[in-house]
Amino acid sequence: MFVSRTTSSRYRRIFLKYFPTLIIGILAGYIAGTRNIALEEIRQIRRGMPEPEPQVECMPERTPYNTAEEAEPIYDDDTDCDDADEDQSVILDQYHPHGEKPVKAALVALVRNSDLFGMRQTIRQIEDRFNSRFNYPYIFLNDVPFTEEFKTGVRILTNANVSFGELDSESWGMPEWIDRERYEMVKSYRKMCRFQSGFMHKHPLLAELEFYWRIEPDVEFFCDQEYDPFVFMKQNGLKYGWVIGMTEFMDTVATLWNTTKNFVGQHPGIVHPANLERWLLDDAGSYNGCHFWTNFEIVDLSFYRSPEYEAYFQYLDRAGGFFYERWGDAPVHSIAAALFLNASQTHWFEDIGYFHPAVSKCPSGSNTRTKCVCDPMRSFVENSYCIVRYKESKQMVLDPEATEPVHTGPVFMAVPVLG
Ligand SMILES: Nc1nc2c(ncn2[C@@H]2O[C@H](COP(=O)(O)OP(=O)(O)O)[C@@H](O)[C@H]2O)c(=O)[nH]1
Ligand SMILES: *[C@@H]1O[C@H](CO)[C@@H](O)[C@H](O)[C@H]1NC(C)=O
Ligand SMILES: *[C@@H]1O[C@H](CO)[C@@H](O)[C@H](O)[C@H]1NC(C)=O
Ligand SMILES: *[C@@H]1O[C@H](CO)[C@@H](O)[C@H](O)[C@H]1NC(C)=O
Ligand SMILES: [Mg+2]
Repeated sequence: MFVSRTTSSRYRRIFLKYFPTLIIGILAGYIAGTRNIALEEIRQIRRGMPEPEPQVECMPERTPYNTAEEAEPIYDDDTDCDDADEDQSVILDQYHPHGEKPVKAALVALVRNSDLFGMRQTIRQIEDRFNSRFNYPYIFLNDVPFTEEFKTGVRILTNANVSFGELDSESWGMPEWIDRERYEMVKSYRKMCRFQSGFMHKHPLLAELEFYWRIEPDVEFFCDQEYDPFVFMKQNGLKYGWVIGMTEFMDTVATLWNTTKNFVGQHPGIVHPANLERWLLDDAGSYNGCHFWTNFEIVDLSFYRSPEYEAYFQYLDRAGGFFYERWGDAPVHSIAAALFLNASQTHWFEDIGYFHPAVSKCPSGSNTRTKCVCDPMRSFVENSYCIVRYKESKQMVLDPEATEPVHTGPVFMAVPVLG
């Protein structure tokens, strides 16, 4: 009993001493074994596998070109491509990073160096959802020179051509007729609004463009963009495309409508017979603040280059409201589109899922029917006042017989910007 107890405790001691080593040894051996088996399996599979085929044989190599000089060699007429299906190669041609696009168009942003990370978010998303397949060029504009960090930081995200431009003092400044007493402080936000209203489309880098798609930092795109919106707009004669509409913070546009009415009074015939004025007015006939949110807009630039638009901008600029009140480029673009275009030339891109702080638009049914990653139940807009009034007004102008009053939802206000 005594002996056996000592013996058993000795065995226990030995057992406890070596048990962990034993277990670790067994485990290590097992892992090493399975790992070797797995590696060997992979080797065997690899040995028996043919070399991966290139997906599209005549697809040109996609090299990110960083400067216009480097970008010079458009891909060569490789003989591999000779047998390729005509149509296929035409499509590849057009949407190749440096191919000639079916529409002369670009993604354009006025942006600050400090917006690099927000801009990278935007580009990442627009590339993933759309542009990695279409390769429309980007144009970035700034009132100060872009830093090398900014240039590299955005170029690395795309194969498309990227250009950087600076603004001249006329387009980024305060004209001499602005009363310095009334407007002491130079607020860059107001210069920004004036620039986007009257000068963006005149920048030399945009001279060749038929269309632009305006982008901003910190936005999101929720859905795969399956078609080319520029081609869609051009083929349908559309001039102004938008996603989010809402009412403006009225203090910022106190005299904008009155000024617009005075302008229109001085230019008989400038308002289009099939205009959307009704969309801009409440039932008492005052400006209701409705506007398209211009942080997203796809525009046929012939609209901004038209004599009507230019005359309107010049008139507004002289009135000084960009500085005295903070007229936004959104209400300015929107009022012009509503008054000077045929209502049929404005288009609500209902199918584009989009977010700009703090409002999102998620296409209805997107959770089941389309390639979107947003919750349609949490979408702003669908039955909001400005959207419903837009749809109603457009219908009344273009198809007066079919008009049925539509339920109007809550009025959404723009987020006040203390610019
Ligand atoms: N270069 C430059 N870009 C600006 C300036 N102020 C605003 N922006 C750009 O103009 C766009 C609109 O400005 P943002 O701050 O987003 O205005 P919000 O969308 O109305 O809140 C963004 O792309 C900004 O990067 C500025 O002083 N200089
Ligand atoms: C890239 O864009 C710049 C500026 O718009 C233009 O001059 C240049 O020709 C473009 N390069 C290519 C290869 O498209
Ligand atoms: C609107 O403009 C007219 C003509 O310039 C002016 O007489 C009137 O006082 C203005 N009304 C408001 C509310 O600013
Ligand atoms: C407006 O556009 C519609 C659709 O293209 C067209 O049928 C109509 O004639 C146009 N209206 C005017 C006044 O030009
Ligand atoms: Mg913004």
